[in-house]
Amino acid sequence: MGNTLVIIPTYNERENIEPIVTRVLASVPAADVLIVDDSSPDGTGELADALAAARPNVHVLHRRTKAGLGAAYLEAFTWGLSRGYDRLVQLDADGSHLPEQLPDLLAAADTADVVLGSRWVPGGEVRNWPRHRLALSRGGSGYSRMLLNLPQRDVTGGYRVYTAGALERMQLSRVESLGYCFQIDMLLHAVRARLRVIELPITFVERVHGRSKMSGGIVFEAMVRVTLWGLTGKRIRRSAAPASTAPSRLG
Ligand SMILES: Nc1nc2c(ncn2[C@@H]2O[C@H](COP(=O)(O)OP(=O)(O)OP(=O)(O)O)[C@@H](O)[C@H]2O)c(=O)[nH]1
Ligand SMILES: [Mg+2]
Repeated sequence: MGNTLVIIPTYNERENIEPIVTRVLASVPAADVLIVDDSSPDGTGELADALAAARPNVHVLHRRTKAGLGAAYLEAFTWGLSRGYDRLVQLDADGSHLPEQLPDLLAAADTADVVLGSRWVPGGEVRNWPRHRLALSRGGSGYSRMLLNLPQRDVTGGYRVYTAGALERMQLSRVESLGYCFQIDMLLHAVRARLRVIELPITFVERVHGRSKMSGGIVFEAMVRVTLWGLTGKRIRRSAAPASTAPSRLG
C-alpha cells in the first residue's frame, strides 16, 4: 500500500483531536498522521504535541495564525512530499469523515491518481445535517459542476487521497483558495493535469463536538472564485477531461 500520510487540519478541535487520531491509527496502523494547527486558542496545538510525544507516527505542524484550510493543506503537502510519502490523505478532525472507510479509499488509489470520498454518488450518505446545510452543499456542488463542466458529483468534499505523483503534477503553487473552495480548486487542477480521478461513496456524519468554521465569507469566496473561473475559461473542456471511472460501493 506504500507509505501514507493522513493530514488533519485543526482549528479549535480540542474535543475531537485525540479520538480522531486514535481512530485513524486503528484503521490504518501503518500510516503517519500530520496535524496542522493554526494556533488554536482552545489548546488543540498542545494536545496535538502531547499525542506526538506519545506516538512516533504522529507529527504536528504549528502555524502562526488562522489562515484557512487551503493554506494549511498546501503547507502540509509540501511537508509530506519532501519526506517521500506515496499517498497523502485529507481528513477533517471533526469526525465527519469516517477513518474506518480510509482503507477502501487507499486501496482505490492503487488504480487512480486522486480518490474523492463522495456524498453524492449512489451509496454515499450524509447523517444529521440540517436541511439548509444539505441545500448549501448540494447547491454549491451543482453550481460548480455546471459552471466548470466538472464530471465529478461531489466537488466540495474534503475526504480525499492524492498520490504523490498527482500532487507533483498539479501545479500547487497556482492553488490560491483559502476556504472550502480549496477543494474545488484542487479538483480543477487535477482534472486539468489529466489525472485519473475516481469517486467512492462515503458516509459523512455531522460533527458532535466543537463548532463548524463554515462562514458567509467562505461561501462568498467560493461563489466569486467559481463564477470567475467559469467566466474566464478555467472551466474544463470535456474533450480534454480524462475519463472518470464509475463510482463503486465501499466495503
Ligand atoms: N489549520 C486549519 N484548520 C482549519 C481551518 N479552518 C477549518 N479547519 C479545519 O478543517 C476541518 C474542516 O472544518 P469545519 O469547521 O469542520 O468545516 P466544514 O467541515 O467545511 O463545515 P461543516 O460541515 O459545517 O463542519 C476541521 O478539521 C477544522 O478544524 C483553518 O483556518 N486552519
Ligand atoms: Mg466539518
